[in-house]
Amino acid sequence: MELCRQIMQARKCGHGLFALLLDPDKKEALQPLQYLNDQVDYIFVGGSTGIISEDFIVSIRHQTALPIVLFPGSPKQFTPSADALLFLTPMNARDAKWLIDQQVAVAPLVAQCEIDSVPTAYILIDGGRVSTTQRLMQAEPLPRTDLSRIKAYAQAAEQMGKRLIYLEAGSGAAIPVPEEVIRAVREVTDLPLIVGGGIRTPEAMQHALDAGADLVVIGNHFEQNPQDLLRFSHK
Ligand code: 1GP
Repeated sequence: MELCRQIMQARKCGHGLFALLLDPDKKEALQPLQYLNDQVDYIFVGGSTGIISEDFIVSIRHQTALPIVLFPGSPKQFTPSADALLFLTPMNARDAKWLIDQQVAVAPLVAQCEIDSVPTAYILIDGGRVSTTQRLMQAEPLPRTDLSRIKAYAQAAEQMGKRLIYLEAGSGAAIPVPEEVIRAVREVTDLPLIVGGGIRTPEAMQHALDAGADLVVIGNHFEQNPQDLLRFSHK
């Protein structure tokens, strides 16, 4: 699987992508899968804590043939049986643990398997409340209004060789990444762009796609309202 190529192909066709995020640490994590419809393009798996077991991946595969992309919160969430891995650099982190130690810990495992590992710049934007990720990393999110700084982060990501940018407002964010932020990032880079955090309605998803996101990730909302997945159709 080549995630970036697929995303760029979808962009060329004017097709916005949608990923359902499952948190293996939540007991109701798999519930939304029973409401899967053809609007979902990817299953993302990851969370701030916990592990991703082979069993968890197998349970997903029993219910869908959609590609599974790891969006890990730690090396414990790596499993070679997924199709792709967002190999994250949390750009707002300042602690070596998050910037290099965890990547070093998992690199030998990634090197041994065929997984599509995608160097990803993970950029936290202030989502109006302190997210678990922000708290764990003790990272300072970028202010939503500081477009020039956000653009500079995106440019740095590209110049550092990242192949994908993930703009994150934080799981359960009060305010999703604003459209002007998404537009600003798309002004300065053509890298595939993922946006997530605090998106709860089909309209909010569509606004993010219209502003230039290639792929929108939604998790929290469907943990609480799994059947609501049926309302999300953007095709
Ligand atoms: C979190 O971007 C994802 O890392 C999704 O956020 O859970 O708020 O949908 P939500």
